[in-house]
Amino acid sequence: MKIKNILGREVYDSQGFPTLACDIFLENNRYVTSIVPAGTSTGLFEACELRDGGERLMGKGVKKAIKIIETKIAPLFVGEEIDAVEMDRKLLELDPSEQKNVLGGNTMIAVSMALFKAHAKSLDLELYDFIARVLDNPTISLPVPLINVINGGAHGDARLPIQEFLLIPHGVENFTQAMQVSAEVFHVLKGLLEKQGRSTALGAEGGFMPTFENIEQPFDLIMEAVTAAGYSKDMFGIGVDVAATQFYDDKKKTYSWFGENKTAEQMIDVYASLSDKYPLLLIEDGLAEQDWDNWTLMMEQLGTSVYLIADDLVVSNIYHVAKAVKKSAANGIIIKPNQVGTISQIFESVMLCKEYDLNMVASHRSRDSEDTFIADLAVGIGAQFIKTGGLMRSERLSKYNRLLFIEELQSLIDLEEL
Ligand code: 2PG
Ligand code: MG
Repeated sequence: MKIKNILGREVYDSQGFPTLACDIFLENNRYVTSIVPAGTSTGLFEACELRDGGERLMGKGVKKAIKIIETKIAPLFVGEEIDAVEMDRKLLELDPSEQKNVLGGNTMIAVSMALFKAHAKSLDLELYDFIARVLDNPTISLPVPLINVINGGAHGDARLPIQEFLLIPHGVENFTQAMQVSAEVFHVLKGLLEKQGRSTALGAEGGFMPTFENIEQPFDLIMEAVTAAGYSKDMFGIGVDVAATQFYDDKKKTYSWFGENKTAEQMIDVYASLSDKYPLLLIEDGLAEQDWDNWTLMMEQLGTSVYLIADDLVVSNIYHVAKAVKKSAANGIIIKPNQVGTISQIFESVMLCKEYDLNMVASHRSRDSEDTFIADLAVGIGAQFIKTGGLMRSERLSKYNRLLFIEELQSLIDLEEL
């Protein structure tokens, strides 16, 4: 099926900032749309965003990116038979720079995601299925959701250095049940916050953002919610995205933690004692992206019992992921398409993860949209986890709801009822 047209559009993200959408029109009036998310706590080596600057829309407009899509990219592909893999490779040739300084990472990922959606549509395949076929991934399995319950750091006003507290349901039968038990705990947690006179306002990713005085309080509260919802404590783990780069002092090599300056060794001790006391299963960005050697130390001390996930450290980029493998710096990574700029590059990192048994966490961004691409991506690549926010904002729920649909669809396919 041939591509009839490729257009860029300016739309708005979940925090009201402009962002880029890309529409690809195929023959037979079929079309797809992708919408680019954006981060608040971004890694230093992420692909850059092309924004217009100037006064309009706080300088964040994306008209320049739209022009690039329509004058530089569309002419290469319009009229051609859709081939996402090949076209993505051509797209990368237009700007092979690590941080996509020529075309902008947002420009490229908008087109890249839309190409994969369009190719899947042209074959009447679901996106996750198409991705699984491209990657020769024979098994379709759903990821474990990491449900954001408390927002701190750059995502909330909780006066908490930790950016995200994540509820991890386990010992459940399937994704649907994981969502059910998590939703029950989420609502009990809301009730507990109200009872304690704490705020139930939502942070950037749809978790609550009350204030806390120490690091134990949010852990205690989450475990209290689990029990009050009628579940045993071993049915849930807790994950955290510390996003430690945000409070790291690169000169002093210390972390600012509840009014103290802690060394990396002391931070690792904090995590060790938290994991003795609570079911702390997963730590993302426990140390800063500059602090490579101490990541290795953290792996030596905690890597056998805790998922140590690298986000800002590797920015989904194969070069940094390879460095993490070499230095034994993490046992899993975050997968965020807009950190690199093309889906092909995401696939390269995925293949490396598979080769070296690194866990994968497909992830949304703090400024996201109704686009559910990462839900399909998580299934297609076989990610162990997905992180896509709390249960109270539709840009977050849209991904969970898409996964519920995928699970339903797969069970119908398994029963050969379709
Ligand atoms: C993160 C992400 C998503 P942001 O740090 O993992 O939760 O946040 O999109 O702000 O980088
Ligand atoms: Mg992170």
